[in-house]
Amino acid sequence: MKTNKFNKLAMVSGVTGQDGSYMCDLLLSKGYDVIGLHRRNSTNNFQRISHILDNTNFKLEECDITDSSNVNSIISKYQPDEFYNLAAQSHVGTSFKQPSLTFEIDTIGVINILESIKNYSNTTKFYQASTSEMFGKNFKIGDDGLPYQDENTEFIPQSPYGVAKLASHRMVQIYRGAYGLFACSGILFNHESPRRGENFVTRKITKYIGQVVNHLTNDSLKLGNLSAHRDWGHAQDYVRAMWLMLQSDVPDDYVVASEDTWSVFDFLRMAFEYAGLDYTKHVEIDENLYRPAEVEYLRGKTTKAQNQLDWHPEISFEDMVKDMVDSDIETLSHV
Ligand code: NAP
Ligand code: G4F
Repeated sequence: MKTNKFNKLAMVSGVTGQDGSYMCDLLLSKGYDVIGLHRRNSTNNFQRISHILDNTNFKLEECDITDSSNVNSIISKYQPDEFYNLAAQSHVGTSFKQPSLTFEIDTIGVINILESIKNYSNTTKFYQASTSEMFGKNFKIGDDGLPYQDENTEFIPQSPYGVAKLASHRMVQIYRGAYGLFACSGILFNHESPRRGENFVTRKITKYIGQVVNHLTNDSLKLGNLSAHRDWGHAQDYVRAMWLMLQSDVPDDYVVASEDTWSVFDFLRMAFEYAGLDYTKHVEIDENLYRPAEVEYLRGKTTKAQNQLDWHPEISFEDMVKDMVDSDIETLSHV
């Protein structure tokens, strides 16, 4: 590709997902040529990237990251300046039901990309999507007396997804130290948006609100554990942090978070109140949606990202909730 010799070429895996789609938007707005990697599906799932499919600086390539020969041929062909690995089996609940598949994609897939960059394109800068799920049940207590996690908090994962992501996180550190690759991991806390997958709790709630407001359902909303706390930010702020990591002089790992925390119940109440609905008339607790093990409390500290990357989130929790509720009400009004 390289339509212009001054353009940088970026490769984004997981392009059909929430973060992959926002990452492409950001890179294209900065003048990059972008190659989006997607795996073959029986039907196309390009809804999140439909607005960029005709962009001449954007190109799709088929690549399943669990197939090393597929990864090798793509990376050796394009030798991108930057590679953002946003592909994963990203659902924690699903990882308890599909632990082997989760490990195959979230660990072996990452090793495939790292090996390929080492062997065929060793100046490519690499970003890995690590996660606050790796902290599991661990936290530290801050000067304010509140629990938090940062880059120096020990990882004690509580799910097959957390374990798989921790293994790949360590692999990135190995390839950086042993082979000198410019490889960074963002330890990202939960981030949401109108493009969030519909089986994550925030979007499940806002989509249901959109259905109720547009008179599309009489069913109740079934949810699991409402007491877990999450540090929720907006995905658009978080892809900017990923990009900043690869622009830095030295590769490193960074926590990216909002530094605040809310319970699932807080999100539920705020979203329903904003839509003018009474959640008590709609919500039912379903024990089957509880996980075999739970991460109860997440709140990230971002001093390192603020000081070294000059990264600061711009979209508040309240605005993120409104953005998601408004979007689902609007979209479902056309159904
Ligand atoms: P997402 O919406 O679930 O997107 C995941 C993407 O990975 C999809 O495009 C999916 O393709 C693709 N994928 C899955 N298996 C693949 C394979 N074998 N080969 C190639 N592509 C494959 O996830 P997200 O929220 O954008 O998250 C992006 C990354 O950040 C993930 O690694 C996730 O684990 C991590 N992360 C997310 C958060 C968060 O709060 N969102 C926080 C921390 C870390 P299909 O469309 O074909 O399924
Ligand atoms: O929305 P969730 O599924 O997100 P979770 O498990 O925190 O994982 C997300 O964030 C991680 C970063 O910390 C990412 F690495 C990961 O890829 C993903 O993006 O669940 C949030 C909380 C959990 O405590 C869950 O038990 O909501 C609780 N919950 C309650 N009812 C529910 C439901 N979660 C889902 N998905 N569906 C429910 O009905």
